[in-house]
Amino acid sequence: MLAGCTPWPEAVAARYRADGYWRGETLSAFLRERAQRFAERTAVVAGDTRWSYAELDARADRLATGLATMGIRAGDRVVLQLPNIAEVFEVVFALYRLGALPVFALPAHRYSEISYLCSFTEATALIIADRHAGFDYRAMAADIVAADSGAAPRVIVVGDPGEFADSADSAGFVALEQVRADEADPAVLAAPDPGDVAFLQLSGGTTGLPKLIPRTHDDYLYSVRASADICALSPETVYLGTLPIVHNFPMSSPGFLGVFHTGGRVVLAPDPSPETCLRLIETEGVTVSAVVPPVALLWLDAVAGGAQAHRDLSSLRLLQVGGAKFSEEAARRVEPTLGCSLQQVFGMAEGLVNYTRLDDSPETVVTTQGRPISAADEVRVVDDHDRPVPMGQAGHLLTRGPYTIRGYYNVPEHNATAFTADGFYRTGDIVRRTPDGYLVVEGRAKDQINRGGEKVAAEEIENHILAHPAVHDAAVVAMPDAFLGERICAYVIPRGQAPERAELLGFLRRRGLAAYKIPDRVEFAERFPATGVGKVSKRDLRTAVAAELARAAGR
Ligand code: J2J
Repeated sequence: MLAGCTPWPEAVAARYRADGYWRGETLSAFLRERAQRFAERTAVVAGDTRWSYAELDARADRLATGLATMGIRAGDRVVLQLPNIAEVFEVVFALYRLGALPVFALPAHRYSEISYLCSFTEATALIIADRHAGFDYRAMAADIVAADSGAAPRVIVVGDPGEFADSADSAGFVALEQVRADEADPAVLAAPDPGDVAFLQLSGGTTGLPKLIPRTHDDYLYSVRASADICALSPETVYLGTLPIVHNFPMSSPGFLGVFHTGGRVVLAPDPSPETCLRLIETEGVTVSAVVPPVALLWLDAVAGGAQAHRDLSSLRLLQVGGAKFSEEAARRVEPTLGCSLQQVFGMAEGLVNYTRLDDSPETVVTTQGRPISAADEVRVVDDHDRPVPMGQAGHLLTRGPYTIRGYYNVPEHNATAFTADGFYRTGDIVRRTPDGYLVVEGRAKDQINRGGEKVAAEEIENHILAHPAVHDAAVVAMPDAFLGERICAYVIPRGQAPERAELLGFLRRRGLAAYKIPDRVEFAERFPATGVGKVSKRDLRTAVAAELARAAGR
């Protein structure tokens, strides 16, 4: 197994194999097999691009050949940061063909996150788009390469490398177009061990630096097959990808891999807006899609008497909503408004995914976040001392199973507290279990803000704020928000004269932080409320800002 990763105990792994959860398939072989079976069926639709399974497979081979010529080898880490374009699939499967490991970054990430991912994983390459949504990724990549004192990653650009292009006297950026070989060379293809790590997924994070999640071919493909089955995907499935497509939810729950598993079609939406997505549902005959709660709210409002009321959404069978708590009131509106079934999805890139089932009662679907995928998923709901709480009471959710990791990549000290001694992952979520085994998310114990599905580690933002010369101390907490569920409030103790709010936020932006991590509100304070043991009481800060918001709203 990749160095720095924690394997399942041998006896447990043997059981998962014997029980048929782990089948010895790799992600590379997965696409090959589906390409043979579904050859000319359409696999991918993105803008004007339409690729059949055979075409995607052939492209992956040719790109793998080109990447090998560039020197990318089995076991190499490659940071991938692309918007929802067809090339995502080509690149991902080309890397699997080589046995190289994609490190999945989000399009919203900026210098701070991407430079960290490149250096922490010792990436040999960084694959970016030229521009997207008004941002030039090439300039960011140039800064990363310039700042790297060691072996900087090679930069591959989907689109135009522009002024950074490779030239006779400097190894600059190369266009994906030029990397792709004219003919595939089967000699470059690797046959990785299905039990080994296939890629690194980014965790929502609770500490100063993001953690990386190593997922194996075997464990991931089990979750994909089981998810496709639970969601009744078929060759007739047309899946609309609205979230950044390499996020764990649209990748595996059941996501694009679930669709490829069954021979269906993936339509990529360039953005999640109702204008874009409801049009695509109508024109492409979409049958299933996956969204975060704020996007579901926008779609509901656009259809219920809004600008998209005229859309024919009759093809849509299922809307999956997850990534953050979906309010019961909103959940009740889905079926009558959109004319499709709702499925709540409570998952995590570390593993465990819960779904409400297609044949569940409407009450279960609107009031719970579903139940685990697998009979082999072990779930414990415990108090602060790891003792089980009585059924129906809220407690910390711990879990282990055939697709839940046993450790983050290369952080042994953190793993010692993020997992129990017997291998349960401490999710940081507070849940209640119903007698029939469904989970209701009641809150969160981890120091994280869930901003409409986008996870923000408070400590990461605090560290950035603390870098400002006029800041003495900082505490970042969630504040309630009707649309996003939560937004970010930063409490700051100034050092002498308080900085201007706008100046502080500009400082954070210039440090190259993803926009969704920039605090929505800044409050200055002289001191922070303390807990009994003298730590900052974030609970008191959350209560204070919530009260202030309610007062300002005149409630
Ligand atoms: C409340 N909180 C939720 C829900 C996730 C499928 C779906 C989502 C993710 C995901 C995923 C929630 N209600 N319905 O990977 O495969 C919060 C919890 C959880 C954290 C994980 C998938 N659905 N959450 O959101 O790794 O706090 O995965 O621990 O981004 O999101 O975040 P992430």
